[in-house]
Amino acid sequence: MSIERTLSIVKPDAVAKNVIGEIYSRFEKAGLAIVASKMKHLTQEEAEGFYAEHKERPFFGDLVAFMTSGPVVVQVLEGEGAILKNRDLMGATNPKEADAGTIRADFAESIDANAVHGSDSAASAEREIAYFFNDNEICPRG
Ligand code: RTP
Ligand code: MG
Repeated sequence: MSIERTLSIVKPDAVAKNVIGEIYSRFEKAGLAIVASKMKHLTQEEAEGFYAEHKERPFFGDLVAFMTSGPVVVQVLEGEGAILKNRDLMGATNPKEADAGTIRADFAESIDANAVHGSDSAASAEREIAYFFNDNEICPRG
């Protein structure tokens, strides 16, 4: 395993529930460092571009509507095997199927309002980090 970076989003439902800090704490306790972070309210165009891989899926309209329904917090996580580690912390897409103790099991309401996003591969992580952050906005741990 090597040091990786991954893109994570605290979605509008989790921001509205006031659990940003609890979710950040899970990342830090698992050995992932937050090396970039910003809060923003995504525009329709930003959300559509971010989830472009799902453009043809029946849930695309609902996904974009949800992701633009309130502010999100976008962060870059860095650490040993960060991409898979973050996916493990998140749990399954549908919170009803998520393992106990995962972020989605503990904070998500439904498959739409599912608390967090995480890059699913090295290629996605590279694209998604560049989608939200310039190099000079990322502060690696020395
Ligand atoms: P994410 O991209 O947000 O981290 O979620 P994921 O990898 O676990 O799931 P993905 O397949 O990439 O789907 C992106 C988001 O679309 C919504 N979705 N709805 N109704 C459905 O069948 C369905 N499938 C996916 C979810 O909100 C999911 O997080
Ligand atoms: Mg995904």
